Amino acid sequence: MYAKPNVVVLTGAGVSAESGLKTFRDNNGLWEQHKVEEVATPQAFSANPALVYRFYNDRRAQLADGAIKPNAAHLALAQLEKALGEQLTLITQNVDNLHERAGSTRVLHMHGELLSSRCTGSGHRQVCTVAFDRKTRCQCCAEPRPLRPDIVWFGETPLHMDTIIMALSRADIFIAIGTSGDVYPAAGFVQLASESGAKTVELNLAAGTNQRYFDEAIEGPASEVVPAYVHQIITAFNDKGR
Ligand code: BV8
Repeated sequence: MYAKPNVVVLTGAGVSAESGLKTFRDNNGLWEQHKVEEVATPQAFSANPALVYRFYNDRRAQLADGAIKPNAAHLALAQLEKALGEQLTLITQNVDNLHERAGSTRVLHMHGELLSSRCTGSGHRQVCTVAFDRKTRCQCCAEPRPLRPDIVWFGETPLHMDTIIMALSRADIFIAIGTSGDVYPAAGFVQLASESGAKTVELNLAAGTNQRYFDEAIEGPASEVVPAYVHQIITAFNDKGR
């Protein structure tokens, strides 16, 4: 029986661009309207919480807009999960829920999630689809505490790092999709995967900053190159399995 490959996929803002969600660095990207240090750092949250709450409430409201739907790239990755089962590890830097809405059931949001809040006292996280601000209080502490967006800000430790490092050390194929390779530790995963002998592939509209570390790079819109590459992987082990 031909063994299915261990595949690790890392997605960035580019995978959600064709669904209508702004990326960060592309022109008119999120960081054009807001300086990173003004909205996505713990210092910003203590200096101007109102601005930070508004920044994430606006993005949460945009995500609830019916026009925002998963695209063919998200759907193809959900299909890959069905074909590979536990042998697929899907890591995303995105805080949107389009992977889950496409049918992916095991998504590691290493930078947090928009549709979740975190208690500033206990750290308890809970699903939250509505706007909230400094007046909102938790239900988990004897003395109710403010909630914060359940987002990993610059200078904070990403989530699921143990699971991610383990998966990278076992990967046969590592695929980075729609990410500029500017933000660490995510931008360093390709090197960790390479060191473990994985084949590394970049699927992106344009070369990322760390493209030189990839064995292969296929440029094009995610909605086109991801379904094609997923089909290639699935047919590869089905053929050999025959
Ligand atoms: C940490 C949540 C310690 C917020 C985010 C080493 C060197 C230098 C600096 C550092 C370093 N290590 C750490 C740092 C500091 C910092 C960092 O990397 N700074 C950068 C700016 C230099 N990192 C941190 O602070 C991290 N924490 O290191 O803790 C630690 C380390 C290891 C282990 C334990 C502890 C925390 C970083 C997380 C910050 N939070 N997001 C929010 O969303 O509001 S980062 C945020 O920006 C996103 O999550 C994402 O990670 C990043 C954006 O990048 P992309 O997703 O790639 O998006 P971008 O717009 O840049 O690019 C889009 C790409 O898509 C482009 O390439 C484009 O061509 C392509 N594209 C566009 N359209 C399409 C497309 N592709 C295909 N199809 C299309 N249609």
